Amino acid sequence: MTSTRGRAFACRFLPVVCDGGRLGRDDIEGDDVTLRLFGVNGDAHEVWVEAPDGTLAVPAVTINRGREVVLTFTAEQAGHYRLKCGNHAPTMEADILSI
Ligand SMILES: [Cu+2]
Repeated sequence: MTSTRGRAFACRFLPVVCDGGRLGRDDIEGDDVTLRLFGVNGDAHEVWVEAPDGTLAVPAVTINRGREVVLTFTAEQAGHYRLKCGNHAPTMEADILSI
């Protein structure tokens, strides 16, 4: 929980796992990943995705309240991809596990 301009809001992302089908899912390392993000609270969220090696998997884009942004990337590496928000770090961050 954090606040912007005195208004409290929760930052929540659901966990995502790319597991090569080992956990009964279809995603695998090397697959394309699509993230649909919708701005509910906060005026703006500048978000990007970092690959496990720290390189940029998705360049920064801004999500405004009431708008949806679709991010896509290929999970070429095994490990933890990080969806980060520059406006609400470090609390607004999601982990996308590619195995
Ligand atoms: Cu944010």
